[in-house]
Parts: sequence; C-alpha cells; structure tokens
Amino acid sequence: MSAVKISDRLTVASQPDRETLAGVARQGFAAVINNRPDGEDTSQLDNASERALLGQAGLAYGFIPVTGTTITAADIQAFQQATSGAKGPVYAHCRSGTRSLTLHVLGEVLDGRMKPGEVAAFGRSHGFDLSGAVDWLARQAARVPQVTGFHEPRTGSIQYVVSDPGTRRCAIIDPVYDFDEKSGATATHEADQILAHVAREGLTVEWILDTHPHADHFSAASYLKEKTGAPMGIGRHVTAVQRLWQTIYNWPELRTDGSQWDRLFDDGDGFRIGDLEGRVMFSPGHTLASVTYVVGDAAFVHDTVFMPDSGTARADFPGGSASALWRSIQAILALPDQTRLYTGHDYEPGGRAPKWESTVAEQKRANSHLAGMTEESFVALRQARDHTLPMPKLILHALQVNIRGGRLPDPEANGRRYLKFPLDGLGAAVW
Ligand SMILES: N[C@@H](CCC(=O)N[C@@H](CS)C(=O)NCC(=O)O)C(=O)O
Ligand SMILES: [Fe+2]
Repeated sequence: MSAVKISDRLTVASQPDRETLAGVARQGFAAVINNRPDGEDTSQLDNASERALLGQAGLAYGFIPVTGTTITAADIQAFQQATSGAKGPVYAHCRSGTRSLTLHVLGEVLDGRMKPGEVAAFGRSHGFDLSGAVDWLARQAARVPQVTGFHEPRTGSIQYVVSDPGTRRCAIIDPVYDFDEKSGATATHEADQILAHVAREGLTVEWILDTHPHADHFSAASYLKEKTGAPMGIGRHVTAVQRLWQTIYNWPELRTDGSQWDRLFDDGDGFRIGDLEGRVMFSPGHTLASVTYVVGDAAFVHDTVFMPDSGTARADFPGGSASALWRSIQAILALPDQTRLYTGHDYEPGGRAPKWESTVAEQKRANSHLAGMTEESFVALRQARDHTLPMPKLILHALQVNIRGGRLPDPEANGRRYLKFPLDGLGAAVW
C-alpha cells in the first residue's frame, strides 16, 4: 500500500520519494505532514529536503516526528493543528503510514469523536494495525498524575496543569503572563486559557508553582493566586536571586526574604496535590534557585534538560553554573527510567512541532548534550555554546517582575506602571 484516503481531509501514506512528493502537489493536496524522525533509513528524504521541495511546490509542511513508543499528547495536538489548519486536503506520511494514522485516531478519541473500542477495527478497515494506538490509550487512562501542557509560542515556554484524577485537585506549574515588549502591553490570554481548562475539567487549584525565576517571560503566579486563592511556591534559594538582582537593579526597597511567596521549598520538601505526594529536588545550574517538582512518576524539570534533540538549558545567567547544572541533571537522570520528564521550553529545532515530554531512558539514550559525556566535556560544551547566545530579549524586563512572584511594578502617581533597566549592567552583549 502507498497512500490510503481516510477522509476528504486526510490521506496517510508510506514514505514518498521525490517524484511522489512532487505528484502530491499536483493532486490538489494543500499540506504534507512528515511523521518520521530523520535517519531511520538511508533512502529516506529528510526533513530539510521535504521542507525545501514542498516549499518550492507551494505546499504547507509540518514536521511532527514520532516513533511508535514515544508518541505524546503534544504530537497528537500538533497533528490536529496541522490538519485542521491546512487550506485543503492533507497528505501525512511516516514509513508505512501507521504512525500518521495512529496520531489521527488518537486525536479523534481524545476529542470524543471515536471510542477507544472502535480504534482497532477502524485501522483494519483501512489496512493498518493500530494496536499501538490501543495500547497508548490504555496507558494514558492509567496515568497518575494527569498532565496537560500548554505551549506558549512567543517564548517557547511550557506551562503545566498536573492533577490527581481521584480528588480532581491540581497544581499549575510555570504559568506565563503575556507581555509584548514592542508595545509594552500586558495580557492574561495564556493564564486565562489555563483557568478555562481548570474550570472545564472541574479541577480545584491547590498550588501555583514556579520552577525558577524566569528570565524570558513574566510569571502569571500572582495573577493566578488572585483568581484562585491558591498558594504560590518556589525554591527557597529565590532569596539569593533576589539579592543578586537587587544589586543589578539598584533596588534597596526590594524585599529579599522571599515573602512574596506563600511557601519556599527546601530540597526534599514534600507537598500534596489531592491524594498525590509531591517532592521537591533542588536543581540549580540554570539559576541559583531552580527546583524540580516530582509528582508520582512525573518530574517537572524546567530548564535542565530540554527534549533530547535540543540538549540542555544555558547556565550563563547571573548565578548560573554549568557544573551545578550537570550535577542537577545527573540527579534527575537517576530517577527511574520510565519517569516522565516535562521540560520548561521547546524551541522547535529544525522547524519540528513543539514537544515537551520525554522519559529518563530517552534522555539518557539520546540527549545530544548528555549521551557519552563527562562533567568536564559537558561544562566545556555548555560554556562554548553559552558564549554564542545573546541574553533572552526579556531578561531585564522579566527578572524585576519574577523576583516579586510575577507582580508587575506598583503604579506611579499617574496610575501607570514602569520598568527600570540598568545600562551596561549585565556584561558584554553578543553584538
Ligand atoms: N531567544 C530566546 C532565548 C531564551 C533563552 O535563553 N532560554 C533559556 C531558558 S530561559 C535557555 O536555556 N536557552 C537555551 C538555548 O537557547 O539554547 C529569548 O530571547 O527569549
Ligand atoms: Fe529559564
């Protein structure tokens, strides 16, 4: 079989060659989705070649690479967005077409248009074995805690709702408060989307947690506290970050005792989400104060490891340390192999769709900054790369908000809020 029409919207297919892809354009398809990681076999067209070829033909192209064992909710969501957003019929392929059809049916089941019990027969009727999709759904239903990620495209941040299905209690981790640096406008679209999800799912918010004082976006913690009444938590060492930035901003009035939060977590501290036990691991390196929240078999690892194809977070912010980051990552990778790791950012390397969930085993096997590395080689790689990275465009905007728990500056006499920047206060720029 090469191409099978599933609906007027979707055709799934085996790996096309150049000629077949050129034909796809002539057959009236509006978009192609490639569900194959590069390098599975030598004859395969890679992401860059397909993107170039389809770009020339005027077709939209989406790169959502998966393997049978590593499909996540992010991939299903990306597949849905690529198909529903296309201007006409979509041609999705992997090696045989099975992964493409798997992503499609999982979306149909999650949205309630297909029942889990109908999946296998649906696959057979089109000539595909969808037992992988059936297994995925069974595993998903048994997962505790349940985790929903919200990708924020402006800064590539991932926000999470982690919930206990038994008690319907949840924590919100790393929520984003929208800010447009060009106009100075602020908004709560992201945080309100999280609140809508919480309401739709009938959840009660028990915690609003930040993994670290972010340098690239504003935290929505204090806004969400106002809306839900839930307490805000962060790592105890945020006080050291407050002192560091108090000097940089020349800000003697700033309270540097962490009293802007309801709870300052120490390494090893516990907390509860309904009947679930959460545990805090101090994981510095990216910042002085970073922590990882471990809830059941899920760990919210923020800016330590990114997805395996993206490596690790930078360690060159004030108070950062590449060797501390290496040690923090080793402690995370010492969690059981099947632990689900939820990262803080995804920057969509090679134009692939955003992803945020991996496992300890996948990271150990495939992380481009970690597999086969020693502390020494990691520190050398990290420092060389950090040298080339410009500061995040919002670092000076964000820290003065985030070291107060996401509170915007108090209004001045005219009712307006203002930010303050040091000039030449952060070291050399990458010009
Ligand atoms: N271009 C982004 C960069 C943001 C950034 O530096 N992100 C940090 C996490 S807060 C990081 O670790 N980046 C690693 C990298 O870019 O390789 C911005 O300006 O906001
Ligand atoms: Fe960060």
